[in-house]
Amino acid sequence: PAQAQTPAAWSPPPASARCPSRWGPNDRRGSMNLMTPARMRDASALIREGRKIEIGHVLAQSMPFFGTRRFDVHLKQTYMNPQANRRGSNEELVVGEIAQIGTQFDCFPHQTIGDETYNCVNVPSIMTRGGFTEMGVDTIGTIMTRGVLIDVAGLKGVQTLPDTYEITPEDLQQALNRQRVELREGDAMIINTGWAHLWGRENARYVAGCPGIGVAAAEWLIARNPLLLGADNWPVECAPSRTMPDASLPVHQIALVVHGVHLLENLKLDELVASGRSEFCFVMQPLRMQGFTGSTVAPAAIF
Ligand code: UVW
Repeated sequence: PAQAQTPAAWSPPPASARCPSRWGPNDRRGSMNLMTPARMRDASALIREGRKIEIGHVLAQSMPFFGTRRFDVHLKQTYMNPQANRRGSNEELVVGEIAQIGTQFDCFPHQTIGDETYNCVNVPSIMTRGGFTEMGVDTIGTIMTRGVLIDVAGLKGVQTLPDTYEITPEDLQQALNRQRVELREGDAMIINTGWAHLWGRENARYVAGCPGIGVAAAEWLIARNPLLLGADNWPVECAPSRTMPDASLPVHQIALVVHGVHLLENLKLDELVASGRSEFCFVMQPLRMQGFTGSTVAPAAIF
């Protein structure tokens, strides 16, 4: 599907329009406030067959990396203990941005508008050598909620949306209509662009740009109160933005900083798409790394 580019100036809303957030001036959890016991119980009711599909990629040195990110693995030498049972031992030493590689979950300190992140928290004031003192990924915990797949590539009848195709609110609504599923507050809202087809095959193209949601589609989804927004591309959003070419990753600012909605990137959705399931129990445990901006993760769809 061809798209006309309609350039528009965009700048993030001023602090007076962003803060306090809908959760109050002292809130640090944003969309994670929707992770309630009732929502977890309702999500468990979606498990009927007992089938589990991994929707994260394997963390591997062959995966694509955004910018200068890296993942170097050094196997630490096997040693043999001197005792009679001759126990050997192997492990790995890793050098890499473990918060921001592979299938990854973004927390609020990851992005800013100027010096501020979610709820106008001044980022330098929470930044220490030991990590961020507030809103780090260690504060997230296990996520279990209803997941909804929005298959835009399927709607368009393609394996992969064209490079830099910008998904509109109409695309999202049409995809949901086609799949006969609706969004509910607290859902993990997950978009299939098909871009993951390039993962490990065309890594340079994968990170050069990508199809994804535009600002209008992000605002449309956020108005439906997601627990998180996820996609099978590296930034969830279309990059570079087609309708707002003067802005760098505007959906990152809108979701994380303006509305306190977490992002989940680099999903692997081919098996879930093939299963025909649009609604499932979404489960994920971000690593509890103290004060980190995010975490590499291994989410699953269970139904
Ligand atoms: C950047 O931080 C630039 O991107 P992402 O959050 O998509 O990894």
